[in-house]
Amino acid sequence: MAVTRTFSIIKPDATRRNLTGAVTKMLEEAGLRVVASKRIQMTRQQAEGFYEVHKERPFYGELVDFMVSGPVVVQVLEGEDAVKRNRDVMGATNPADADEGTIRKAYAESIEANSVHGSDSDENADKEIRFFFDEDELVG
Ligand code: IDP
Ligand code: MG
Repeated sequence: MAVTRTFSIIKPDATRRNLTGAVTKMLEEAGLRVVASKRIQMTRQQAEGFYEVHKERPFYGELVDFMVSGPVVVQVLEGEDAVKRNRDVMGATNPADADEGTIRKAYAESIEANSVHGSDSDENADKEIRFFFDEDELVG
């Protein structure tokens, strides 16, 4: 299987509870390597742009408010079949539906404050990585 990259965000509910390390540990134990990482305060403009695909969904406004409510950690993860590997360890969007052993089962507070973002395709991973990182920030 090919080594690929995906994009991850440790969301404000997790950084607020000092879970940056705990979440990263689960990603690493799932076979993903953090090849780029930075803690940022997202601007409203960034959050709106990043979640543009969800603009028509009823929770869009609240989601943007949540994503700017505190710092986040944006990361590029590398591993075999990275997009799927990350989605598997993240668990279902709603923590009530998430499997044991997943990040959202362990840490998510609600369907909105669900601790992590992960790209859903190689194409979106590429777009999302470029949204937050310059090529020279992907240090391996
Ligand atoms: P995903 O993060 O599992 O890929 P998406 O459907 O892409 O889920 O939704 C993006 C984000 O929007 C979710 O991670 C969550 O933070 C938020 N969200 C999704 N569905 C709801 C909802 O029904 N109410 C509130 N927030 C939601
Ligand atoms: Mg999604």
